[in-house]
Amino acid sequence: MQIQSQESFVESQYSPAKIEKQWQKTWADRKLHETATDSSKPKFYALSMFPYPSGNLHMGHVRVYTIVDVVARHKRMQGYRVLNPMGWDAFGLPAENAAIERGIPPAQWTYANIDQMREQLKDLGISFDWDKEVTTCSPDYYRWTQWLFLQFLQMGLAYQKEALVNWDPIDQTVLANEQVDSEGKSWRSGAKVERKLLRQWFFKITDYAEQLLQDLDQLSGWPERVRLMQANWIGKSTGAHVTFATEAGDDLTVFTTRPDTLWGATFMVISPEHPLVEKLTTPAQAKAIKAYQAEAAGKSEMDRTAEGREKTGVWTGGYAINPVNDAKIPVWIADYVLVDYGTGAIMAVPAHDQRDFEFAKTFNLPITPVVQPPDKPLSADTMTAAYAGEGVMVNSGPLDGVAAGKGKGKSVEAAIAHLEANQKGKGTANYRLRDWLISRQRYWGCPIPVVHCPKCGVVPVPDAELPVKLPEDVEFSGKGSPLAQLDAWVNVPCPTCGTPAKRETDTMDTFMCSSWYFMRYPDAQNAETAFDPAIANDWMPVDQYIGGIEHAILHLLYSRFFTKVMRDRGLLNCDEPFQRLLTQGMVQGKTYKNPKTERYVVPQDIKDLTNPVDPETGDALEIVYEKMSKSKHNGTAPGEVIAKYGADTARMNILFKAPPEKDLEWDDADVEGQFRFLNRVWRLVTESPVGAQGSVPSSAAKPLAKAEKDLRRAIHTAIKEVSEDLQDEYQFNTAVSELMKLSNALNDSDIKQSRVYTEGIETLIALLAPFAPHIAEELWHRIGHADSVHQQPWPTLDPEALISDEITLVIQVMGKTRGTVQVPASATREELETYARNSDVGQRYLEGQTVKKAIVVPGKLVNFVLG
Ligand code: ANZ
Ligand code: ZN
Repeated sequence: MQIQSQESFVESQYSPAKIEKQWQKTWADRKLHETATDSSKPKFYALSMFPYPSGNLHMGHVRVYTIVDVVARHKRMQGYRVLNPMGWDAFGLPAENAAIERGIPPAQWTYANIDQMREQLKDLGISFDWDKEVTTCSPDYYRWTQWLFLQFLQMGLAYQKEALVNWDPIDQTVLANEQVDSEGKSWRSGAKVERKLLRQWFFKITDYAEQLLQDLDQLSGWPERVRLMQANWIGKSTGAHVTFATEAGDDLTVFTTRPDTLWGATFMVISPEHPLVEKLTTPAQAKAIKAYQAEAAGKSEMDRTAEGREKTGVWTGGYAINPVNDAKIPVWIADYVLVDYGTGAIMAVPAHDQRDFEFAKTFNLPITPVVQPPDKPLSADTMTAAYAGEGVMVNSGPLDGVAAGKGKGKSVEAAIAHLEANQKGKGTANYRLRDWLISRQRYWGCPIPVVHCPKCGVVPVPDAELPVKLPEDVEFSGKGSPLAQLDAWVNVPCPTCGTPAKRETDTMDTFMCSSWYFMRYPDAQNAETAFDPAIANDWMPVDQYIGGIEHAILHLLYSRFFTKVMRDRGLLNCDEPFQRLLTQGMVQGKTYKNPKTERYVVPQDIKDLTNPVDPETGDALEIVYEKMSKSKHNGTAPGEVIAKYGADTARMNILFKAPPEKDLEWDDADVEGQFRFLNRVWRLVTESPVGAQGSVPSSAAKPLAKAEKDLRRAIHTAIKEVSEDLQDEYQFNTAVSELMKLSNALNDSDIKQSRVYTEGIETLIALLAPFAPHIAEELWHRIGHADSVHQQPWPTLDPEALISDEITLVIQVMGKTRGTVQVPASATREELETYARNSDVGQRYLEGQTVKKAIVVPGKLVNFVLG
């Protein structure tokens, strides 16, 4: 595609404000970033995590979208057809809060923010294909989120149940476990989370726990740390289910990772919510049990399981029978046993489990060691902690003498064999992963497309009636969901039998919307279906995903789950959605902090920023980099940097300052440095005599002179290094250094009339193109090209150009290095010695000395031994 050079650009100064806007417009007009459909080219799906449309781009956004842009532009030049889409994760609470606080309807607020952020992204020159834009709050998108929900429902993967849920009393909504932090507080409102019993919608992600774990092995292109976080979240434990019998003859099954310690079980503990509590409780214990249950109900899971917390509990008055030795042991309730992990019941082995040990000590329950350590026998009376180490089984009937532990031939395996042979239990795996609670009692989310009919129960809204649209004229009181209060919307006839029925008023967790957006992008405008499987399969999996580490667990896990379900539904044929993952580091801003008062001082209030002093207290201030935030006065607005230096400089600084996965310390002084570099490139190109004469073929007809060979080596070294840096590890910072080196070599060159110099200038511009796309495009046109630099093939390396006919010879005298000299690579031993002697270094150090002998190491050094 031809792009005409634009007259108005002829200007001698580098002026980003002039060129950037015009090129952005030209690229858009010429649809330069449209996703190519030419299926003869290999595909490359570059994906960056889509943002929540808060209204303003921050430096973190600039970083992730600059990174994806470099990758996408580079891949296009390499000849791939690239999909580089963008969209908006647009449902969620902030829009509702804005509505409550400022009276703006959530939709209006959201779309205005989107328009603003889209412009900001365009200002950065990111090469997104805007035809693929998706907006999760738009009916043409959420229609398909609803349709997907119904697919899950049909597959038996969506269900409702009464559940003890995390209730956020400020936001008046249910939270997923994942949205409660380690202190039991809401991730959003910070409120102390309460427990409430409510009917909720769940997705059966637990059906896929094993696959989600196993398939992590396929993800060699992911950071090890993220794979580990996923594995830990899934939390597989292997062990056994063992069935005890209560006195009333009920089965009381426990999950244990140590079935081999069954003979050491001295009591049982069931969770206060366990269904057998009532039946087990004797009249004498009833009051105490009730009181304890009420107390436990108010506690969060974090509270209940915190390590080292004092153990509490109440005896039910009932007993159960140990299936391996018929011992009658008491059954207690205690809050450290969780209702929804394993079976909600445990056999307590205080000798070998620390929590059980603490419990036994608190309530004076017996302790029976069944693992004997190699050194010193255990005694219940003297133990101060549970013993979880190695040893030999004792007091354990058929297991006596077996080596304790997991693995072939060891006690756990033997115990499972014994249990299975006697039909008392079964080997099993248990997962920490719970089903995904997807319903929210909020307005600004995707409505769950079902109707509750008094006759038919849960009835899916027929496909033809999708989407179930969110009503627009709603009142926000800030309490609960306004949907539930809209009678006209809620009351509908049942789609099946016509009986007056009620719409579901819960909306979906926004993680639902983001679990499939990458399947929608390739076919974003499809009005007939969520995505055409043929098109999705053409592009999936994503080749490179880029986003924040904060999504290492949930978003990635849910997306992986969706992908597997779509595969099982026959809509997609990949197991995993994201082949490679890059988690970019944070952008930190410079703060001036008073170490005594811990106060962050506003930079404008500081007289001398090199020796900063607190204007109020006179204390010396510390300079530290921390996450950008208003309260720390250390934010830099991307718009300001762009206005002052241009998008290319902002991008270069982001790329140069740190490797992408590391945190980045943003300092305005560095920005100046990058701006100066681009100015140097500008002068270098605009002041050079280069016109488009075509590049030099690798084997140029005319032999090259030495200076030309040297320059060509510098050019091809840059091609090699930058290509390698962009290949796998994305070392953008060192790539930029290489560009600087090449620019210097060209600057220092005195063969500017040579064709090699032209090759150098063209190569520099092409290599710069993914990083600083506007200046590269402008300079490309200025040297006489009519087409876009972004449509040039990526420069190819000529390995021959790298071969040097010179080497650097080290000169030593008596083993001490004195200097070096450049010599022909072909020099013989004798010649090397002569070069060394006659060099400046040689003459200086050997003058007036007698050389006894010269030791020559070809290709490396000459060492003169003096007499
Ligand atoms: C007896 C035993 C003996 C246990 C021993 C451990 C060591 P992970 O590895 O986390 O899966 N457990 C089972 N269900 C529980 C629940 N709902 N709430 C709290 N604890 C529960 O831990 C599994 C172990 O945690 C199980 O193995 C059980 O204690 C306990 F020397 O059974 B064990
Ligand atoms: Zn009905």
